[in-house]
Amino acid sequence: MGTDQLSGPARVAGPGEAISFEELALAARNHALPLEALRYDVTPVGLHYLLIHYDIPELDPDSFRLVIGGRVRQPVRLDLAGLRARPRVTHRVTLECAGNGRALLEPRPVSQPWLTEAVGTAEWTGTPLAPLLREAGIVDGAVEVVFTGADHGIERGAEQDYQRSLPLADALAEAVLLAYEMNGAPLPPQHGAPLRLVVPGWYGMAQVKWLRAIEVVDAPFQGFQNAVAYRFRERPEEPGEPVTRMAPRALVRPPGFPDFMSRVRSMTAGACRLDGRAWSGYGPVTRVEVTTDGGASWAPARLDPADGRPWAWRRWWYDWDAAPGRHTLSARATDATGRTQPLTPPWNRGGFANNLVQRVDVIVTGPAGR
Ligand SMILES: Nc1nc2c(c(=O)[nH]1)N[C@H]1C(S)=C(S)[C@@H](COP(=O)(O)O)O[C@H]1N2
Ligand SMILES: [Mo]
Repeated sequence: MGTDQLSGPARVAGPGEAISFEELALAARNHALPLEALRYDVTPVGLHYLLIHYDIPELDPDSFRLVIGGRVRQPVRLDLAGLRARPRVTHRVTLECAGNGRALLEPRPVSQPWLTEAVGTAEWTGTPLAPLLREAGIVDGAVEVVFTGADHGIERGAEQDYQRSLPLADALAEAVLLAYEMNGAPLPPQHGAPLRLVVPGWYGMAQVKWLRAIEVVDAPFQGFQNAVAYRFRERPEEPGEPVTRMAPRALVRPPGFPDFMSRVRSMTAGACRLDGRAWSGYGPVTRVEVTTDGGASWAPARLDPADGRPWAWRRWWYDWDAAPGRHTLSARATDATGRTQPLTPPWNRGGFANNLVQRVDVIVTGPAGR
């Protein structure tokens, strides 16, 4: 590792520079959703994507305490039994890493090299955060809430606990949860056991795992993950806008079967129901379009009903009459705010929110006699 990587701005790969051993090491620790798992409404725990900046901390659920303090009238200390005794709700929520799509950028920001599948949907069970904050009594002048994880490490020279803040209004949103269960079982170690924050609609970095402390503050938080890391910058010296909600994205569940190395799909000609999932952190997905000719033409897909689950992806499907030959499939989501997916990648130094449409290459072979 060059010393330039130990402090200062994140690095951008040189022209044609291959993925490094360090990026491989990150990718081996932090896996994506296998795309065939798009078949599940709720992602089985081991198939949900993972992103862990440092190490998974070792926490004893029996001695675990969450502290809520800072600009509140009555600081709170709660153990897991206390949290579980509070009102219990379950939300189905799609999480996506803000770096999803990073490795497809040119030049490539050097970090966890995600392609398109850093996503998953789980049933998160816990207690809503807002009533707890209100009971603690937020003092006038409070502007943000800082969430601290129990994990610790060094990032670009800065030693730190993993910490992220939310603006007060976002922290008080009704859907924000202190979650102690995932898909009906206690949180597994890799997803934040025993307690994590779930902020529906926001990219993954806001979903603080191994949550141990909540602090209400009266000035914008200047911690690394808010002020330095997760910002949209084209040049290192810009302050940049903060990364917040998930941009819309649709994924195609690849049809047929894959080639081991290239992942190019093979399938036989004829009727084929394509499907996949689509989501946005800004509002419900209202339209998905599909192309089977690499973007030359687009056709509307059908959407499953939203089912009163505003924070979960929606299934889409499209009936394709697959003719022999080589095809490139893509799907493009548009949400209720009119946001959609670009056909050229939106570049920034962190490689955040690259919701460029996915491309799935398929070789269709003709059945005998067709
Ligand atoms: N304490 C802590 N929380 C964290 C992280 C972390 O490294 N430490 N990673 C964040 C990032 S960048 C993402 S994308 C999500 C990933 O959540 P998952 O691993 O449960 O899918 O967790 C977030 N919460
Ligand atoms: Mo992330």
